Amino acid sequence: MFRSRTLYCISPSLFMYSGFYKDIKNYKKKKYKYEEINKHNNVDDKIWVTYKNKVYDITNFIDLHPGGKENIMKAAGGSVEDYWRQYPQHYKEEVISLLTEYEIGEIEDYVANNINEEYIEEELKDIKYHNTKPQNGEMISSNIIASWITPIDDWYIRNHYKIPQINTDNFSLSITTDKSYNFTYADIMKMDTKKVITTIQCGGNRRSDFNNINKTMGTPWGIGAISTAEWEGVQLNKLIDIDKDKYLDYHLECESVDGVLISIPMYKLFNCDDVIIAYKMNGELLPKVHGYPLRLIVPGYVGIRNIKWLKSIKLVKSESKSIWQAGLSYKPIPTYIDKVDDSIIDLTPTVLEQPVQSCICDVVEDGENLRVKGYAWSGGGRNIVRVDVSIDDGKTWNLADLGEGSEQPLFRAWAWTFWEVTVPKNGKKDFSIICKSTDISYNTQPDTMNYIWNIRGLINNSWHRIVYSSS
Ligand SMILES: Nc1nc2c(c(=O)[nH]1)N[C@H]1C(S)=C(S)[C@@H](COP(=O)(O)O)O[C@H]1N2
Ligand SMILES: [Mo]
Repeated sequence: MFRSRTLYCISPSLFMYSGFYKDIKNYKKKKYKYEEINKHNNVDDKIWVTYKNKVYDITNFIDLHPGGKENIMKAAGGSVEDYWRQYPQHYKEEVISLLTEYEIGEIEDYVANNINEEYIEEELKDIKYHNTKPQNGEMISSNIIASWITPIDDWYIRNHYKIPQINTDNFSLSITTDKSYNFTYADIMKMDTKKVITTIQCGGNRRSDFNNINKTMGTPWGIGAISTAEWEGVQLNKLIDIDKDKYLDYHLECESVDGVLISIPMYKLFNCDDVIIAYKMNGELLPKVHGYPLRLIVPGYVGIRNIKWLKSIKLVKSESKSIWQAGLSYKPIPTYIDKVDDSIIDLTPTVLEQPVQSCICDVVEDGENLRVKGYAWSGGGRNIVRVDVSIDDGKTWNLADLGEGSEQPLFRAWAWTFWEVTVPKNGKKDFSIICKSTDISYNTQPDTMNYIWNIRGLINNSWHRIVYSSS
């Protein structure tokens, strides 16, 4: 992917056979302080970046950067790591080797971020893995509707980094509002708890379908980056007891041990008693992979806002500037924008609540009929009021029966609704099955992906279609 690959192949040998090599070696050992590194953020002063404890002069590389000069310049004078996390295609042998060519020294006052690069082997579950380092895997389709509360073993996993190993003996959660608090794990365990059942859906669920229109960035999830659990933990708005009138437009910035930083509007917290700091999932202590010891559960919000391994919460005036909030990662840029720059990223709100969604999970032949089953869900607690299924490209529709999940409280339907419908085949052999759902606010799913496609492949909620061949 890097155009200057040939350069990388030739240059090490050039260095070796010239008297240069030794000098370069010594040069590499030079130490620089952050203060100095930060100044090298423009072409005149040279462009330096850091990766881990190393310093690189990439002045000659910026025009060759496959992702564009503008993007690489964002890291000028600082670390590339935040950007690499956002565009994980950089974590490749060839990229690291390429960077090595530009190495000029080390950081003298280096502070490692708290992200341990070593992976500790965690047992893999019986799900469909897209990666195992870090673990990213979706539910197997037939398991999705097997149980309304998803057993932990079947739950999807989406990790940006390795799984933190946290010792609760010396762990505490810090909360800073107009006052500061530190709660140990033991403190939290002594508090009153409440149980909340929520579905968590990754913002990238169904991204793979988008790739049929145009390539997107990110894990090509099918329909299984979604699961449901009963969480138990401490009601957050009881812990954060502040003046509503004064802080209604503030945000809570929440950070995790693996370095993820997000925020949620205080409006949500003031108006939702079901936001909890969970320590139990389906009656068990949280499994490590799902956030042990503490996880923020924000019902009705996209996966990423439900941060695992929660370590701190801070009351702040504006939304977090982190890549997971303000960056491109969770911003569905309009389909027709070709040039994604900071101004369009800033204009596009980050995903919090997701739009109404439904998917077909199972089809069973029953004589001249088909029994079609699936899930439907909408963000923000909006109940599912209808699911429609068609086998003739939307000319005629069959009204599905809503099952588990259909009786959740009004506007607090945090979990999915299962549905089933019998559809007469009318002698058809090969056809598509389509489903679409409607929520209590009468939002419904768009028929095509054409006008919701976005480069990050977020919130694909177009009519779900599967190609079917009848026996
Ligand atoms: N700390 C932390 N929290 C996180 C993540 C992460 O990588 N680190 N991934 C987020 C994303 S993108 C999703 S979709 C959900 C996935 O939760 P799960 O792995 O329990 O299914 O967790 C969210 N919370
Ligand atoms: Mo996600």
